[in-house]
Amino acid sequence: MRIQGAIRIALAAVAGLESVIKNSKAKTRKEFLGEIESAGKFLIGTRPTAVALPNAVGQYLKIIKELKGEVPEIKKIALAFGKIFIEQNRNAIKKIAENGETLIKNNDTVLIHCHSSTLIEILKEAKRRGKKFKVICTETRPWHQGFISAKELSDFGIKTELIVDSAVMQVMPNVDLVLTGADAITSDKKLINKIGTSQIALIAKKCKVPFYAASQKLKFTEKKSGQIKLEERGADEILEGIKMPRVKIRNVVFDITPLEEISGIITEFGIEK
Ligand code: RUB
Repeated sequence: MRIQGAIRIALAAVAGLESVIKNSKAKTRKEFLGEIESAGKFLIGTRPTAVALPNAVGQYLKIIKELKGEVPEIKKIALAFGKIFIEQNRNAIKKIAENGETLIKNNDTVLIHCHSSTLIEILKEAKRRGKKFKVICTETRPWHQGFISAKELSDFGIKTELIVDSAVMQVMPNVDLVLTGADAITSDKKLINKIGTSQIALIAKKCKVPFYAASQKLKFTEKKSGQIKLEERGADEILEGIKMPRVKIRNVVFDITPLEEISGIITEFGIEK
């Protein structure tokens, strides 16, 4: 949790691979590829839900494995590819910000959930373009990523409010747009994102408020939602020091929302249904 949000996790994994490449003392191509592969496997194992992580590591490993030549040349080209990957990612987020900000109108109230670096860029872009709007952040129990969002947005000069997660139904009638990030978009047309997303989607639908998730194509997967492990974290995040030895604490941190329940997905290529 020192690195939070799907894209930051994926970029950190690429940086991790770059560091393994730089520091490798391998003499042969085989030895080098073995090192990179086991580092990739380790990195993928660190977080089970966000598919940008295995997708980014998989794409990087594929490129490295196809490189011909001796270790020093492979290292040089592999590191250059790492830079290209990071640059492509930056461009994709910029495009998503441009596509997503078109959904925000002057005087809108936008409700967001959790902390998504992609989503923050959409809101900042709307602000840069002179739009006046208010953002309501859910606190996002148990880890309170909503605090991070609220701080970043208010520091940027965006009017920001913070509510507890259970206040969503109460405020929704006065909301114009709901935006969230995404940890995965699966082939059976499901959005996987921070726990609470599916409840918010249902409330938004009931109140006829449009709901969009922002997701780079890197988060799309051929896997079905049932094939993705939903991360469960430690009980202490919920209990915060209180002892309840006879209670089983379930800290499920992601949930699944069918795409038919939401209005669309904002990608770098446009807004998709
Ligand atoms: C963060 C979360 C975010 C997505 C998208 O969960 O669910 O909505 O990861 O973020 P956690 P981004 O804090 O548990 O990692 O747009 O930055 O990829």
